[in-house]
Amino acid sequence: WMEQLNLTFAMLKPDAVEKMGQILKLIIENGFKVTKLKMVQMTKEHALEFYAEHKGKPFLPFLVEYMTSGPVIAMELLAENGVAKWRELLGPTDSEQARKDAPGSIRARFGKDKSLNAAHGSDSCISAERELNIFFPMSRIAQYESPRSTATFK
Ligand code: DGI
Repeated sequence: WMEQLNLTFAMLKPDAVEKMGQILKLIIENGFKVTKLKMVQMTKEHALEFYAEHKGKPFLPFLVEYMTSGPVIAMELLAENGVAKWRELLGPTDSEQARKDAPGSIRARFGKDKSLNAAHGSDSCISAERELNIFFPMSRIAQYESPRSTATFK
């Protein structure tokens, strides 16, 4: 199979925002192009929409509280095989597990446990498209157009 240039959605969660310098350096060094970036404060509604797939899960209220506890940094990243590549750099969901299985990963290095895990990454191209549209909707303000004509969500 051929590698495909694709876009993914990445987010630094509230407790990782203060480490943005180190994390962005890692992102860039690993060959991602940062094509969009902004700091935003999520509302409860925003967090519930973003995590709709976890509706009814026991950890959702805590997750929403965490994600709204301070600003987050939302990014669109572009790379060959970008969705999978970003998930790999992120590491496993649980930061304690990540320290065992993927010690160089972002969650291993900057997260705490299975709840406070520093960063998010889309799990598929379909999720990436949905999540990018939540955080980077069409705007009246002139917006940098990342190369969607060459990048794909597939
Ligand atoms: O795609 P991921 O972020 O790796 O994982 P996910 O989509 O299954 O879950 C979204 C977030 O919800 C995850 O980053 C942390 C939290 N979470 C997931 N599973 C658990 C959890 N939090 C707790 N406390 N317990 C869980 O089992």
